[in-house]
Amino acid sequence: SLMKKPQVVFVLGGPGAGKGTQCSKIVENYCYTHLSAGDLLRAERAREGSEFGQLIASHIKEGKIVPVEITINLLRKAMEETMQKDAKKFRFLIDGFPRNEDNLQGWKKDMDDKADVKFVLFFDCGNEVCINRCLERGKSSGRTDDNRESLEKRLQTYLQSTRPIIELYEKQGKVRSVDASRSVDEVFADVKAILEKED
Ligand code: UP5
Ligand code: MG
Repeated sequence: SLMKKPQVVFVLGGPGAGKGTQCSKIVENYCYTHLSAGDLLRAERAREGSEFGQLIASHIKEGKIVPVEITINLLRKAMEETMQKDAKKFRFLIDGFPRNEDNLQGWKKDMDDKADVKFVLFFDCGNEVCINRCLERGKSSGRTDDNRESLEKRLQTYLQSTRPIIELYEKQGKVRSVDASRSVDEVFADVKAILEKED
């Protein structure tokens, strides 16, 4: 086929670690398309006629991870649409996925032969910093999960389910870590160095 195989960077880190913020900066400076799994799920939740709206809403509020079939369909569709519009856009930042074993298995089953995972960009940030950033954002974000109760659950899910996935990639030598507790610009300086080394 004339289509290039999508090249994927998984972007992981705790709630509020700065995944979305840094992905926006990457897109401004490099040829990547940003796909946030959380944003795609929130859009699906809001879509008129979605059969998954209720399920997604309750999972997000409870900090639980949505069944992978739903998430992977949204990600695959977004990747296909991007590449159909512009074949040069074959580099993707997949933000907030894979978050657990179910996500990882779903990716392997559906996407392993369709896309190359180059590496995992890991925003390493202490729990307190993460929670405080989300609480601060919660004053204006309107996100149903930016409150103390949901945040406790998001953090638990992150520590129990997502950290082991990061460790798995770490063992494969695929993790590029950044200390994400610093300022946006300091973090981005490290991100740039990583991207330029990989390219
Ligand atoms: N901020 C950012 N960087 C800063 C810095 N260096 N210094 C100071 N402040 C900084 O940033 C968060 C806030 O901090 C912002 O106000 C920002 O200005 C500030 P952001 O860039 O938004 O951080 P991010 O890591 O993207 O935080 P987010 O809340 O999006 O992370 P989550 O991983 O919790 O949320 P996500 O949207 O990925 O997922 C939400 C839910 O969706 C999950 O809990 C789950 O229920 C569901 N989900 C799935 O089920 N499956 C998936 O695959 C994905 C999501
Ligand atoms: Mg985000």
